[in-house]
Amino acid sequence: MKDLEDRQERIDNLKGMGCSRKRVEDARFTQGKGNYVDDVNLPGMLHGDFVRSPYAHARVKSINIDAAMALDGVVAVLTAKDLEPLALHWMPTLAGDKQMVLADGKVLFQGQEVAFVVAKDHYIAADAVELVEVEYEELPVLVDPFEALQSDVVLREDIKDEKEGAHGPRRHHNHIFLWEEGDKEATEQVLDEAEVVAEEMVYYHRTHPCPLEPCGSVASMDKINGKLTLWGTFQAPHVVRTVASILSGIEEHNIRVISPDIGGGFGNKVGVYPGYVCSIVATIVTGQPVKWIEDRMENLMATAFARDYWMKGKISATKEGKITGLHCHVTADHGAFDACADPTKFPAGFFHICTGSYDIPVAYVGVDGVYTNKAPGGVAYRCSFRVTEAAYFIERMIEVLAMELNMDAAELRRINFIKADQFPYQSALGWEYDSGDYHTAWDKALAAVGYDDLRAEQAQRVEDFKAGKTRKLLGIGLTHFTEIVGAGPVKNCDILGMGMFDSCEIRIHPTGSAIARLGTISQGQGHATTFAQILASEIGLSADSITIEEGDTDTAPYGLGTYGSRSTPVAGAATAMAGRKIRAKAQMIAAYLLEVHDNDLEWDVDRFVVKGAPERFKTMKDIAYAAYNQAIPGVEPGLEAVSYYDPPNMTYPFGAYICVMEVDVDTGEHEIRQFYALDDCGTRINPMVIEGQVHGGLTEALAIAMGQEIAYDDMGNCKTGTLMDFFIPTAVETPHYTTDHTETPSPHHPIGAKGVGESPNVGGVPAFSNAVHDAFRAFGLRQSHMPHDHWRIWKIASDLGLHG
Ligand code: MCN
Ligand code: CUM
Repeated sequence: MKDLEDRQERIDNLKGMGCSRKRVEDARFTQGKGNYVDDVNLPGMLHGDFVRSPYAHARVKSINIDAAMALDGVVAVLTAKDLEPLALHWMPTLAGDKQMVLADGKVLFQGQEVAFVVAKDHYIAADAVELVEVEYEELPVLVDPFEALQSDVVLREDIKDEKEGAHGPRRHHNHIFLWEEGDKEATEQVLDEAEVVAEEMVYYHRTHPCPLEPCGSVASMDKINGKLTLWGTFQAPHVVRTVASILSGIEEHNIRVISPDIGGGFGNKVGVYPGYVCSIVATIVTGQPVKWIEDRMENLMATAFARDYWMKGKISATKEGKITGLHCHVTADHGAFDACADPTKFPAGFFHICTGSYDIPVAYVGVDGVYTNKAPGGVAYRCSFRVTEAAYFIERMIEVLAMELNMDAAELRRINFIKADQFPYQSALGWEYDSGDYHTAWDKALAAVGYDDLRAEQAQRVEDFKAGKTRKLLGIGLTHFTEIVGAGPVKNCDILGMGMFDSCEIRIHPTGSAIARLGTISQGQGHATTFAQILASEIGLSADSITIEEGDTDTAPYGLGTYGSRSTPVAGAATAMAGRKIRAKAQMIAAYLLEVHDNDLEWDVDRFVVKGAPERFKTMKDIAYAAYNQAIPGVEPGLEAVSYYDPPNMTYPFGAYICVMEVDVDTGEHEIRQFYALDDCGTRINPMVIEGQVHGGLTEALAIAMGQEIAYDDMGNCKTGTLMDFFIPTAVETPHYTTDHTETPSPHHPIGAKGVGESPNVGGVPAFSNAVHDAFRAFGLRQSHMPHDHWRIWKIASDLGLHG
């Protein structure tokens, strides 16, 4: 008994996997001791600021910088003309397109970068921005992607005549690509012959992740040593180093990229922005360090947006509700430049996960990418590469089909789920789902909310409404989503040609503590806490004795960064594998110390024990010390390991979410009575961190579904460039969430873990939106576009004739 207690104590001391260990990074975050890009201050540092276009589409006739240069404290004003000799007036995007760094002849969206002012302080730079005189000639504006595909107006004059784009043929001057997956003919045939077909246009509006900290960088060129150091808000610092080297011609070992603390990324900080390039050019030109930090309006107007997908769907089924086929055509508004951050092969990301959690025998998707006069960027906001769009699409189509069939939507889902024994499951659109158990999760969720009673209450509410006894309707928003995260196998996923593996390097110190460095970078996800837990369980040292370091390319092994919920599936796997290498070497050392054969030892929590002789053991601490102080025949001194992990497949987390919402027909206001979220992310490393990720992602989903939008008027003016107009939920709007889980480990991941960071956003948006739709289902509402703000909900009621 005593031994068992001892053993449990040793396990507890590790604070390893499964432990709700408190976040070690929060001590500095909650006490104002974080170190963000804007905290980097160097001697002689200059400050850059942009002149931006007030027009969405205009020719730049002239730029006069004389008055700005005359202002005391202004050091330089850069325009495209200055960057052209360096071939830096345009830059490649992550999607195979190119983008203007500074306006070259014309501007294509409101807020586009036109000139870069460099001054002694930020205030002088801002004043000088006002003094730069730019003469514009307005051009016709295209904000509607359908119109853009018909229009004679040429947006991208630089590629006007190019018939071939980065992703195949272009059929119009404003067309970027047509990307297709699945069997079109077979799908169309199934739809033609189907007993029941539901058809709908599902729009997922344009939004923006709006992290607390906007984007920024500090570039410092040391001309004597030829070294460039670049601090910045980078979700993928190594990729930035490689791109900076290719663009500038500076050898890669002479560039050091540092992502310090990041105040929220949410995808906003994956892309490469003109500000980064201009700060680099400016430090090279002036010989002084140069800082660029954007303000809130610039962040909302000019950096990565998300979604803007018009998804036309057709879904077919038998009369009994067995789905037979799915057809989807997307018109994707990419804005002025295709600057999506998706793997090269996938211009629409992983949108073809849009068959969702359902066993659909045949399917087809086609995505048309289109240029318009809006900000570029395209991938952001807990999206896992367009999976949010896919999940919203299929979860709306299921609801519409349920209406068409006059069937309960929970039951329709249940009869179409992929069954547990079908995994690994080959989807009609080409994915191999690694694992899942959807029925168990679904039943648990329905039971937890008392689904049948809710439906009865809802039916009664409709009766009461019709009898004039209430003006509030009840909506039950159902969602069962399947995520695809952990890009990805190097054979089919890359960013700008760099394969999407990830890495971990571990050094054990003589006294039995350690540092591990990873190729990923936390922006708030708590990596310093959770990756130490993986290692603690693997190598038997307490998580409290392990430092996790990320984000400095001079010290961290090459990795592809943090987005697409890939850190746990890829770098987490690398961490476990590197830990296992440490343990393998430790076993040899222990065998020598205990004078037994390697095979006579077994691992137990934090030590190697001689089989059959439990009193004879060496702890990992003993072994670490021996690695440095003893000559061990045939074994090199030291205890270090590195792993570069190329995952064999992606991981497929899933979840069942239910939102119960009251909707006021007269005011359009809503109240969320209950929100239940069951997530399955395989093996759980830190339940508390997972819960935090889910709460945050659900709140962002609430924002998107219920009010948040980047909206433009017909002239391409961004109508939501401030937080007065762009909805950010506070504690007041945020409901209580009930979280729950099932645990279906990934069969190919060394510790069975799947990602979770994006799940709540992927599943949350359709749950909120379905609740709104469901409230009006009895009155015939099929589809109403998000965001469901008060006015839009009021308008639904009005259009349905519910205002009497
Ligand atoms: N985790 C766990 N057990 C699992 C899976 C994950 O304990 N089975 C923990 C991880 O150890 C990690 C966290 O949950 O601490 C998130 O892990 P993961 O799902 O691998 O996602 P990433 O770390 O790759 O983070 C990216 C993801 C994305 S793409 C966006 S967008 C987003 C999100 O994370 N941005 C965030 N969550 C965010 N949270 C904060 N606070 N700030 C952001 O910018
Ligand atoms: Cu697409 S938002 Mo996250 O992948 O950084």
